[in-house]
Amino acid sequence: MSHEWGYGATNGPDFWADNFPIANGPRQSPINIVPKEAQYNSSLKALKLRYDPSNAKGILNNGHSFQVDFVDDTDSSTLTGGPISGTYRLRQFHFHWGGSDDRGSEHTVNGIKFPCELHLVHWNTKYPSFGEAADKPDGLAVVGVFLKIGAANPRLQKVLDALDVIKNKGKQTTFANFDAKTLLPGSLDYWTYDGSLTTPPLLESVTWIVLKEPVSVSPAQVCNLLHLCACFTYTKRNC
Ligand code: 1SD
Ligand code: ZN
Repeated sequence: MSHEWGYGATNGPDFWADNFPIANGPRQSPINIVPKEAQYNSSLKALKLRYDPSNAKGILNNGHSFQVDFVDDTDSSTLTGGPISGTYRLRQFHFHWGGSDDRGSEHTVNGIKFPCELHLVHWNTKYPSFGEAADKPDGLAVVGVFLKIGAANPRLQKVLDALDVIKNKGKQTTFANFDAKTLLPGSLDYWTYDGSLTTPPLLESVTWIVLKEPVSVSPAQVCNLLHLCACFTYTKRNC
């Protein structure tokens, strides 16, 4: 890979191993989830998400997606329970999406892709910072939520409305007072496995918690995402 990683024909996932050999590692994400093959584990607990809306800080276009960042210097927005031990703090959330309704999600279920996938990224407070946690086997826990085409999702609209001012890579603006819990579905039933970041540096540090129930997004809202930035290398979709 002679240039920066992306999703194009010459710098997409097939080329990431050139610069990030861990791409061929044993716990790489995303995966295809086959519900019939998933094992029920009675020792897994219910997920507990306790988010403080006042921790929302800003929204940034990172050139591959956009992310909403949270203040994470105290235990005021946390993930506990589920498959993890201890307390993980919410750091940011971001989305992955594609060029048409039949692709965009990173995880798949029975080989089926959803048009978008939300990732809420948390880090283990047994480490001093996100940066120190990010390469540890139990450093991060990411909650994944599938978005399926359906009714407009009013809880997403504040995020989508903010995209107008961060159209280009590196742009950011304040994004205050937002309860990330409102983006989650009614049921917090989940699949879990030990995996990795889905983008370079592909660190094998993520406990994945993928929610079974999707939330809805309208076709017009998916188009809002695509209008974000002409420099994203995702295939364009007809909006
Ligand atoms: O793709 C994101 C990446 O943008 C960054 O947020 C990273 C955490 O530092 O996480 C990956 S992902 O594995 O959550 N998709
Ligand atoms: Zn992600």
